[in-house]
Amino acid sequence: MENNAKVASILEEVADLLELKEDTFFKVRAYRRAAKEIAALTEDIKDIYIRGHLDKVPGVGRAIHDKVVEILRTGQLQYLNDLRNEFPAGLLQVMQVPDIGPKTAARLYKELRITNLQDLKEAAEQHRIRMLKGFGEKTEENILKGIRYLESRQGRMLLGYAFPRGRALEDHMRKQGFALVSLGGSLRRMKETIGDIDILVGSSEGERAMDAFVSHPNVAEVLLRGETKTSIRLQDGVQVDMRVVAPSSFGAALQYFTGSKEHNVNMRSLANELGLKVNEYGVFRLADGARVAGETEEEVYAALGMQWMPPEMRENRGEIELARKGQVPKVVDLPDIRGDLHIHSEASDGVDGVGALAAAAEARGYDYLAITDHSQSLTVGNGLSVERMLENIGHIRTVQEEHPGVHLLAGAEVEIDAKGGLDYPQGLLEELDVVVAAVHSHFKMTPEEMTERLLSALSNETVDVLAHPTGRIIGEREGYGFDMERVMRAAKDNGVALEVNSFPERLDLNDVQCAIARERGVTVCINTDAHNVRQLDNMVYGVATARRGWVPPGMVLNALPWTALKDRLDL
Ligand code: DGT
Ligand code: CA
Ligand code: CA
Repeated sequence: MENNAKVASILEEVADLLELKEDTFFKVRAYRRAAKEIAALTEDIKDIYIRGHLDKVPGVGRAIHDKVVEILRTGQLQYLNDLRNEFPAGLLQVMQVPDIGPKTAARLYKELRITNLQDLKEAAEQHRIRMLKGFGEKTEENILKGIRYLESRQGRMLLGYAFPRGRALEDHMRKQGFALVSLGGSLRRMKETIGDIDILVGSSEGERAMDAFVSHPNVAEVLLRGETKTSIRLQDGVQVDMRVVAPSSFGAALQYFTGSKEHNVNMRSLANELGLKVNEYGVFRLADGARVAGETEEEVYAALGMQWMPPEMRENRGEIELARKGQVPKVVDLPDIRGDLHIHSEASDGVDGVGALAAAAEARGYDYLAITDHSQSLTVGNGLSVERMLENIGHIRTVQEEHPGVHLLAGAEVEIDAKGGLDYPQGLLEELDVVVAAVHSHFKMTPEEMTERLLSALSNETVDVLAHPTGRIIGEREGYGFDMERVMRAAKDNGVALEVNSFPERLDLNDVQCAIARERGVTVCINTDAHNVRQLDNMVYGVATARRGWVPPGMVLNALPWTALKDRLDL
């Protein structure tokens, strides 16, 4: 659905710039609405256009219609280019800072002549921002925090963006007749953000492999072409490195180019102690240079007296020591997942109906699926009033009859209010099969207040899962601060699972927090929070995040078989 994302992001930027220009509210809103609707489409907008149904897409009026056509035909929008030219380029970056929307950016520009991130940083450091009407010390601190956050993310893309691209290139190489092909680097380790994509091929036909690689239709530019390594830039700017090694070295090269660098450094010093040398061609005896391993990764690790371990574990966080002792833990994997406990249907802000979601769950071989639409106070998410939620429960029970292949659970994603109360009467909460509690408002409180708020919500015995516990959005905002240790302890004591939200922008809990949860004995629940059928596929990212935290399947709520889950939820 690349076209949808692209069209939506262009329209979104148009809306930002119109707002910066102080254009009419209605115009700005029209662009935002169209962007949102297009991003949520389950069908490729280009196919819709080709069928001649573009005008049936909600939010696409006549003016926007022509712009969408232009984007689909030419890959860009002249109107956006013109708008961009009205502003200093740096101002667009200023708007990337969390908490700085077009209105704030416009004021910073007019009143302080801030035109780029550097200006903004200086102004905040020199306390010139707090002098503006309506801005305070706190705003200034938040801006500095936001800038640091942006700087730390510079030039990296989300795992969810890189993964499909990497997989497509891998498939492309397989179709060209190469059998030994793998992702490498941070993408194989499934880090939450990726610098560049690495691909490895084992083949004696190096030239043919390089030709096949650069012939992929999405390649925009060949940056470097050598005998063993070729680097390209895809049309969307993503850089990909491909390396080709002899089949007999494939395992050693895969181990080497998977990294992480820290893992490899530790491996090499261990090898040295054993009188061995490891590089991308194999494992060699220092004494006589004889090669003792290299064809497979298992063999490379075994030559060092180690067990093989999943790539997600290779961050030098103690895995090498475990592998030497033969104690690599079994970590959760995609086939262990029996269902998804956080899904939105068209009843709130999702796109698909319960029937379509149930069918998709059946197709994935899931045992169960919880429909968890938003609760009443989340008006931006079209939250359900008590009456509508009751109706929805009935609706889910009816749809269940048509889908005997999967157990449907009637749940809700219930708002946690500022004081830690829940957004439905206790009677309704008890009626629900699954309660996923979530914070979507009042982010700005002290860590002490936020901790109390979460503890209060966790103490409600109807709560089963705490959704996206930290609230962070990668590249946009840090999570709200709270005492993670206390919240984990309360989750454990109250039998509440902490969510690992699989949305590429969230991955919340993150990998390190998953590891802490595992050490503390806290159950996690890996959910997609899908708003349409397609997003059920995001499960792979949440599972990878849990694997990076070495979470075993036994600590994952939705790895339980149906009968055990039923007991656990008191159904
Ligand atoms: P990224 O691309 O920034 O998300 O991170 P990686 O881990 O993919 O790093 P990248 O693309 O620079 O290199 C791919 C792998 O190659 C890396 O994970 C480990 C290996 N590698 C690269 N440079 C070195 C190095 O200087 N020493 C060692 N031991 N390994 C390296
Ligand atoms: Ca890389
Ligand atoms: Ca690379």
